[in-house]
Amino acid sequence: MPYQLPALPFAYDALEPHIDARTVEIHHDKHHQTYLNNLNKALEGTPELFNKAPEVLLKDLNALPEALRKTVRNQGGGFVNHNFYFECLGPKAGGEPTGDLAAAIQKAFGNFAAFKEKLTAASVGHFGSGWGWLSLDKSGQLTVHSTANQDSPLSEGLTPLLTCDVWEHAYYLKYQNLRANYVGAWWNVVKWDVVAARYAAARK
Ligand code: MN3
Repeated sequence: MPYQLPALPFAYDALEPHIDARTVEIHHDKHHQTYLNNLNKALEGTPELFNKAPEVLLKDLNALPEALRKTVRNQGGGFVNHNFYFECLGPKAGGEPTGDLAAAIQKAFGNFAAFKEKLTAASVGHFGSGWGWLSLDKSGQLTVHSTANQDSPLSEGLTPLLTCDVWEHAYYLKYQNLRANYVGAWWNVVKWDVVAARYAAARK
């Protein structure tokens, strides 16, 4: 069975006014769908790969037939990154995390404001298309970083917890060239309960 597009976990207009409905609709139904279609098409000749989660393929690109590596990196990365992005956003969100994740952020970055500043800088300052991330590194420490194009932290041995899509298609209709305004608004739709659950799962 080819991979399937998960339904958007909220209405197109649920992130208004921070992220507009038209952007969400095109982002999910066109861009995200296209990464999935391209990935499914690329794997048509090796259907046994569909038995593995796409995240598993990204974790070990070198295990794939050489002819598939670039496509899985780009299209599979696009599919997995967008699933991850939409899952951690929602209405009535934003604010700050609580519990273990809050304590870990405080320990790693000093306080939430310093963390927010760091992830904002990584996202706004990323040159070209890509993603800003909060991830766990191989030693289990929180780290803020960015990836280019559709590269996944999974391919670098990191465990992603939260991401901000900084491709222009994520913000151009509402914010035009003002990526910093989009990233500033994006914080208002982060679902910290989802991020905290990912953090807890990664530490088991
Ligand atoms: Mn995108």
